[in-house]
Amino acid sequence: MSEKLIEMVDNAGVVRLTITRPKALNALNSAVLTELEALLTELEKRSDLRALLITGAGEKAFVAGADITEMRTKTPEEARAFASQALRTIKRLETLPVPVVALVNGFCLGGGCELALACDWAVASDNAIFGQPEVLLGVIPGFGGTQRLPRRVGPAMALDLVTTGRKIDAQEALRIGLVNRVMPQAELEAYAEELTKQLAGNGPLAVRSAKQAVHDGMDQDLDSALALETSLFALGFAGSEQKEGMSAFVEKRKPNF
Ligand code: DAK
Repeated sequence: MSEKLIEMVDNAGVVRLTITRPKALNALNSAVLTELEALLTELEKRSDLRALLITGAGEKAFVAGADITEMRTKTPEEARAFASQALRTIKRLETLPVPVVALVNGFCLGGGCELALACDWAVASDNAIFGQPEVLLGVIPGFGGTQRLPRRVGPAMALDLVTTGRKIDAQEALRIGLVNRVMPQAELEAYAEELTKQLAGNGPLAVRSAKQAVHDGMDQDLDSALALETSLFALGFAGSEQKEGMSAFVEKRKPNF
């Protein structure tokens, strides 16, 4: 049996996925993408899922990009199939109904940056390096970078990054809104675990609805998006979660979701 490339740890619905190809700086090849898609397909069916954290093994890289060695000899048809597989997988991550946190511990380049862009949260070590260096290899981002990056950081900065291929440090990534937090590398792990736990401890239906409202609303005109928010807000009053949350406030205790 071939060795697993993604390690999964499941702690009562708080799931951690670690891409484990540290010798290749966790570069995304077809085998990693196939495994990741299979795991996400299973996870998206789980009603007990509360939060997902995704990271790369080792202290040097989150993911240093798509696997250049594997891509080098691809024909245009094979390149299209590879990009489709990656786009499908990354979309699954983006649309997972629970918050997804990228723990970025080092290089986050090309396909790695595109993977992080599909996450709801990105927390980075202070030595993390970001970039879309594809033009330096004679290609353009193929895993959604030309589309998700401008939506995250605006078209001017996205054009800067995808046309120069320049790398930016964690502080610049924070300043342009590519990541949510930057931490000293020694503190990153504990911070990300705590954040994920905190997200998992909030009202699960409310968290899922909040994510859905933001994601789905972004693709709609404002009035339609506000109507979506109203529907999801009202839906929150249908179950026990809202009653527990508000009763706990009134009774001055912690809610038990
Ligand atoms: N792919 C494969 N192997 C990689 C890799 C990658 N992206 N990045 C690093 N490695 C491997 C190195 O080859 C090396 O392997 P060995 O030589 O030890 O066997 C090992 O990881 C350690 O890397 P280095 O020795 O280079 O380590 P350094 O500290 O010196 O440098 C670095 C770290 C991250 C600056 C450097 O490794 C680097 O520049 N890596 C490449 C980063 C990059 O260019 N990433 C973007 C990849 S392209 C598509 C269109 C485009 C794309 C995909 C599809 N379609 C339309 C289908 C492109 C997507 C990309 O992501």
